Order: sequence, then structure tokens, then C-alpha cells
Amino acid sequence: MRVFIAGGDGYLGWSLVQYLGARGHQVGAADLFLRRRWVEEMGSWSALPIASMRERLQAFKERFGEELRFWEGDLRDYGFVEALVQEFQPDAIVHLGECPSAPYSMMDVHHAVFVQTNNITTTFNLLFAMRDHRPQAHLVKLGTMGEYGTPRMDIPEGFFEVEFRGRRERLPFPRQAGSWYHWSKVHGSNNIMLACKIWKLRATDVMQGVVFGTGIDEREEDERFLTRLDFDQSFGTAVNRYCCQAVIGHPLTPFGQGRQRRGFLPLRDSMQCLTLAIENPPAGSEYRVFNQFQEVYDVTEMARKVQKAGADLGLKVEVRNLENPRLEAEEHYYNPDHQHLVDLGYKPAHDVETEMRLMIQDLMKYRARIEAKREVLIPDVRWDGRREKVRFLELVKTGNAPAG
Ligand code: USQ
Repeated sequence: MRVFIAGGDGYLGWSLVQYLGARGHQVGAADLFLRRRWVEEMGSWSALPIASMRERLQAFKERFGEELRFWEGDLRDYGFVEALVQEFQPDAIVHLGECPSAPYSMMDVHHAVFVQTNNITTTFNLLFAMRDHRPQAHLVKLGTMGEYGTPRMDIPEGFFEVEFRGRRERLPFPRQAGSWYHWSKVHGSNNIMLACKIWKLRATDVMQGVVFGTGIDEREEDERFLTRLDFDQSFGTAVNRYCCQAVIGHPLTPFGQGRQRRGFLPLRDSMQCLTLAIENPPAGSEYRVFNQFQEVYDVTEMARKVQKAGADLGLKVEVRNLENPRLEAEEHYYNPDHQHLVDLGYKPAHDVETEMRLMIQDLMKYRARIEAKREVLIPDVRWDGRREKVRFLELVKTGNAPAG
């Protein structure tokens, strides 16, 4: 298949380029390298050293014997998007070209507006380019489990049957996102749903859980294939941050009570799931929703697992709760469905603990890079708009100076 990846330089994007290349797909990608700039803006860098796109393209050619088609440009520019869709004529378009950070969107009005306009505009441009130049293509759009929030009832995959005043209807399950970023994904979902309905397009909206991991296959000895791995407060997701913390002897940092439950999945499983969605498109016009994660845990359970994985590798790892910079439920019901991908054949590659051990081993080689940016591990972006570093909860109680 010809697969176009919007956001091919990112954490998921560069991984997916390789994953699909290894499976014989013809891959094209676009990027403006904004993720590199945002992480720099947060005072950080990727824990794994990442090659330039020029080096990445060269590595791809050496490994797969053919060029990776790459366009550098802005997906907010309709002319750019239209031209590349016309030229590449993709069978599938995978939209990973959004700003993926809740804290980044909560910094101030400028960041909130940027995240929402960037995410909504890029999706619109892809939808219109599909309508006008490639209506048979299948859009695989990265959404988030965070669109649903944490309702006190089970979460279906996108839609549910509801009865109200004696009538029954199949309706989109209510979205109750908790950040401007997560709402940007809801707005994107709504726009895709309407586009599929009125233009008869087909799309898979992937409600992805929290991804963690460094590796997708055995090629990581060539550093040019490494994907980025962030650990700052905005672009580092919980387990990626924990593993970076573990390798430099920094306490692992569940926020608040630490009972926030989320669906988690390793990077290599995310690749497997996205590929299943790409290779199994809806037969005709359809808007379908997949919940994409391996298992549900709370953020303290995940910290304990990282602690154990670290101990297995000889690391002494402490877990210490931090004051929560976010406004979110810290103890709640959470039971989302995730059957659609299993029905297509999704099988987790490893258990969570094995994945964590592999990840910590990879990161230990780059310990100095994490140590050099240690200060970015403590958040200061708060949901109430204040910009002030949070403190370790038990230290607040005992009155000691905050560490970290
Ligand atoms: N958390 C901690 N300690 C940390 C970092 C995070 O306890 O050091 C907590 C957060 O408070 C939150 C949970 O871990 O309750 C998840 O936070 P996260 O930063 O790992 O993930 P989140 O902001 O929810 O967003 C991330 C990705 C996003 C993706 C989403 C899936 O950035 O792109 O869509 O995970 S989900 O969380 O299911 O919405």
C-alpha cells in the first residue's frame, strides 16, 4: 500500500515510517520539525539522540533499498497538503502531525490557541485534500483516550446505544476531555465524523492510550533509526518520564494521589495496532473508532512496575508523589472497551514489565543526556494558570526543601 504519514519525524511518526517500510509498504512522510522546537522551548531534548532528517532518509534508503518520499512543509498550508496528496496518491493517510501535549496547551492563551488551531487545521486540510484528490483513501487519525475523560461508566469504542424518553439511538459517546489539547482531538473527531457522512469518506479514529517505550524492533544499534524519547513535563508521557527518572536516580513522580487510571501500551504495540488499522480499512464509507491500549493501570501501579524493572537491572528506584499540576480525578472508575483491534489480531508483543526493562536498558546508554536536563522533570505548568514548580507531597508535609 502507499501510506502517507503526516508527522513523520515524531515519536510515533519516525517509528511508523520504519515499521511500514519493513513490511514492504511504500511510505511517504511530511513534517515541519515543530516537535523538535517545542521540546527545545520546554528547555529539554530527546533522551535518545535523534538524527537529522537528512541522515534518517539516508538510513532508510540503505536499509530498505528505496527512497522514503519526504516533504518538508506546513500541514496548516492547504496548498502544501493538496499538492502532496495529488502527487503521492496515498491509499492510506495517517495523521500524526498534531501537537500532542496537554501541558503545552495549558501554558497560556497563545499555546492554547496554537494547539487547537494547529490540530484542527491540519485535520481539515487532510480531509479536504482527500475529498478533492483521493476520496478512496483511508484516513487513520490519531485521537486519544483522553477524549472520553473519566466518566463513572464503561467507555465503549466511540458509539453507544442510548435510550431517552422511550426512544433508542446509537450516538457518539460523550466526550469530556480535560485539557485544551484533549479537546482539540474531540473537535478533530467531530469534523472527521461529519466529513465521512457528507463526503462518503472512510476513516479510523484511534483513541490511543498512553504510549511508552524506546524500541520497535532490533535495529536500534544504528542510532539513525532511534526515535525520540521525551521526558520533560509537556512532551514526556508518564512511563517515559518514569523510566528516564529511574536511570538517573530521580524519584518517580506519580501526580497527586496517583490513582489516575489510564490505558497504556508499548510503542511497538502502537505500531502493530496502527498497521492493523491501515491494512484493514473499512470496506466503504465509514467513520469507525478504535480504542487502542494494552491494559489499564493506575499511575502508581506503573511507577511500581518501573521500580521493579529498575531493581531487576540493579537500579535503586524511589517513588515519591508530586503535587498534581493538573486538575483531574485522582481516584476514579475506568473501564474502557478495546475489542476492535483484538478482533483484527492485535497481540501484545511483551508484557508491560519486559517492555520496561528493555526500555530502561536502552536509556541507560544515554543517562548523561537525561542527567544534563534533570531540572525539566519537575513540572511548573499548572491547570489553574499559575507557573510555579510543584513540590513533592511528603516533603511539603515534613517541611523539607523540595528535591529534584
Ligand atoms: N502523570 C503522573 N506523573 C508524571 C506524568 C504524568 O502522574 O510524571 C499522570 C498525569 O497526571 C495523567 C497521566 O499520568 O493522569 C497521564 O499523563 P501523560 O502526560 O502520560 O498523558 P496525557 O497528558 O494524558 O497525554 C498523553 C499523550 C497524548 C495521548 C494521551 C493518552 O501526550 O498524546 O493522547 O497520553 S490518554 O492519557 O489516555 O489521554
